[in-house]
Amino acid sequence: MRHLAAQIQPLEYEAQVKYPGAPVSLDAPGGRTVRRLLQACARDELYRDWATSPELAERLRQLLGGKLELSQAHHNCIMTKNPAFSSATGWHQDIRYWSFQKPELVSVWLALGPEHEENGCLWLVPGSHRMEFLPDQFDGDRFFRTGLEQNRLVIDAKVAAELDEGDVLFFHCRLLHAAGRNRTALTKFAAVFTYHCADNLPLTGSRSALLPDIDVPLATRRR
Ligand SMILES: O=C(O)CCC(=O)C(=O)O
Repeated sequence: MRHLAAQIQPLEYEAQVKYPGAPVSLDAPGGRTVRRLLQACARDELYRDWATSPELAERLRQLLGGKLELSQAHHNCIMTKNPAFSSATGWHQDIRYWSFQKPELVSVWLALGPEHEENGCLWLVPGSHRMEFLPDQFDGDRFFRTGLEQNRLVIDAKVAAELDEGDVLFFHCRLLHAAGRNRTALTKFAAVFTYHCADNLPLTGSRSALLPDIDVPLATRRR
């Protein structure tokens, strides 16, 4: 909240993502509404410690296996959803903007307060990370096209990821998800981090390789 009030960079603004409902420019009313406080691990040890904690690492190991790395280039942020100027996020898979040897990454979403339909929680299509889609099921920005009948059938299986403060959601980078606007009076906050295995590297020269990964140690096993 302190970083948000002081607008401590690096930030991503609603006006920059240009999603439905976002202010039209940085100079428009609400133009400086923050969508993400970027580089969470560098903002405070609290975040880095949580994101690399043995409890989390053990659960990620069950999902990904192997030696774990936290990507500083993707997510690694505090998502903020401001009531007055928040935008809606269309159906997408997070892998759309990431470049790795394999589409095998898991994101961890920590609710810092309650998340429900009214304040713009995530919506998910369970199991969609295992489905195969054709390129033309997505638009030019790689959002899942909601006007297509075949896509509607997939989206009809959506569930709201309603969370209480402290709940953690783990989701695959191919999972279809979306989110609504915040229609309450309070800003919603969530910390989000993305992980991959050390044998699944970001492609050289891509945005995914811009920042060094952070090693996530596994807990020492007791005999
Ligand atoms: O909270 C939201 O609006 C959705 C965020 C999201 O889907 C993402 O960052 O990939």
